[in-house]
Amino acid sequence: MTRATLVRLIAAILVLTAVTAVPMTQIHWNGTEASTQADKIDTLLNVMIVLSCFVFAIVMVMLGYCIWRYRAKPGDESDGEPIHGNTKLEITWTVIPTVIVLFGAIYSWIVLGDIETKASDAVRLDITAQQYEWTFNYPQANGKEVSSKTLVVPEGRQLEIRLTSLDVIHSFWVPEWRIKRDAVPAGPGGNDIDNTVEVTPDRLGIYNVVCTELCGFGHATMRALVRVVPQSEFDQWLRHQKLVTPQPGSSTGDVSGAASSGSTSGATSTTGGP
Ligand SMILES: [Cu+2]
Repeated sequence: MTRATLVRLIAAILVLTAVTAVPMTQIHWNGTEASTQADKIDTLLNVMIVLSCFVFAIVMVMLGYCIWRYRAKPGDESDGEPIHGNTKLEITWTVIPTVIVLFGAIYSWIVLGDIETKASDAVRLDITAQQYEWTFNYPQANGKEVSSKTLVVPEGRQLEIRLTSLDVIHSFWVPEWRIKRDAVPAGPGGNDIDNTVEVTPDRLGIYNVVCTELCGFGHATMRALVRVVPQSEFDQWLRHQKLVTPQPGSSTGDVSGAASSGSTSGATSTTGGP
């Protein structure tokens, strides 16, 4: 391969990377960013898109070049020459993916730690999923709770969400918040498998909770409204709700016990990353 060919191939790889990566990173695949976590997750996604486009471009350009450069002459039915390996090439194609994967892992780890940082003034919220609806419970200091079919949350406050399911596995997702987490039903011992997740909505508006784990015939209809409102409006809304005693089977335990277990229940997470 001449130097000029190498330069042309590298140029083709860079052009194809740009042509594929630029449009893909311009799109907000999950709508507007409506939580403090959303921007960090989107940036991570965009970096991964650029890396993926780069790898895709290398493979496509080299594939096209080899098909064209080493094509058989008409009527040539002979086998290609046997190859005895190329140590330099093999080291290169082992080292580059290793570096890319390590970079992706470390960067994701940093973003995950960042978006899961707990705030001291978080709003406790217990979410119960069942075929095919969501129930949102707000534990109150007196051992009672407010129960709602619409998720109403204050803007700019972190939500410390505990997820439980009454039947099959569901998954909580508000696309604009980017955060997604499974709601897992009770295990063989009958204990709830708790799953906590943090999210800080920072944009007023109305959104949708979407179940994002295929959970049965009504899965596609398993949605609920989310209203992100100013803190004062949230306080007022909460005051006007009826206080109820927590139902057995709902994810709400006694408030103090639930709060202390919140720090360790992240270990039961079934989803590894954002
Ligand atoms: Cu579901």
